[in-house]
Amino acid sequence: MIHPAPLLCLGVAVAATSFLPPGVAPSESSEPIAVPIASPSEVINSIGMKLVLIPEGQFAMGSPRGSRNADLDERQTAVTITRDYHIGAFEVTQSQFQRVMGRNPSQFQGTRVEGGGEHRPVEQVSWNDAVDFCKRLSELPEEKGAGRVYRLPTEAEWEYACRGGNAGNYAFGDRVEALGDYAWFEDNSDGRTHPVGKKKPNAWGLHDMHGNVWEWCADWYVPHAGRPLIDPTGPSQGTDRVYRGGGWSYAASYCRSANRTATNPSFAGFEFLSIGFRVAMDAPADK
Ligand SMILES: [Ca+2]
Ligand SMILES: [Ca+2]
Repeated sequence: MIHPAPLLCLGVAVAATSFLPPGVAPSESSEPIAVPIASPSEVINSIGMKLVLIPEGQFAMGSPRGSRNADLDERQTAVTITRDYHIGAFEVTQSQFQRVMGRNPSQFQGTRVEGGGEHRPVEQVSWNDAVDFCKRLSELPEEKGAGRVYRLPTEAEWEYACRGGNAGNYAFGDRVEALGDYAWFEDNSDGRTHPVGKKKPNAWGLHDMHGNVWEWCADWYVPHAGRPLIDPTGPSQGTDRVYRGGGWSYAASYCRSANRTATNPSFAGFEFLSIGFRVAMDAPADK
């Protein structure tokens, strides 16, 4: 018997005929039969975004004392994340932003880039724009019906997801020579963003956490305190919001897992600073 329950949270169904064993004729019935097509840890939402379930756990946020290239605000902090959460496997694309917001502020769009900007990450978005996108996406009838609530990842959730269990400078370790396999950055970007997901993912299946566009996080910025934290959400007020991961115009050290940057939440970047984002999501099935 096919149990339909896991499919409900996937939001996607396919005709069952493609799963029939050899020699079995497809049913004449046009009624679709629910067949799980993805691991339950993945969700494809109603606008085609793929979200990956990140398991609760502990990690060392920041950089060990004396690390090369580390900034003073990266003081290493033990962080416990007590709840599973979903995060976008990709940066939010221009077509997804257009669909939800009815506009596309990106610099690298249309005829300005070869092949158009549709699958490139949205950029020239402020923190306020990114939060507005999450709110509107959550209000789409299909998303609301599925109980999926979108938000920006906290800074700790972002770094935990970026590392994918790796304590090194990058999600793949310390060998900076390998960065070009995982990221669009100063050395290989040719002066522009690139369609999402063209580089290797990290161990948890997330693409472009390093490079392409910088990514907004939910938190106000403050230097790491160095004391252990549980589900940190940052200070309750501030002047600058955090953004992470480096971008196409930046050198390798800016793309490190622990590197931190922050700016005014109404700032939307400029010609050589592309800030975009990826969403986090709490689903009813999450712990
Ligand atoms: Ca990125
Ligand atoms: Ca920094």
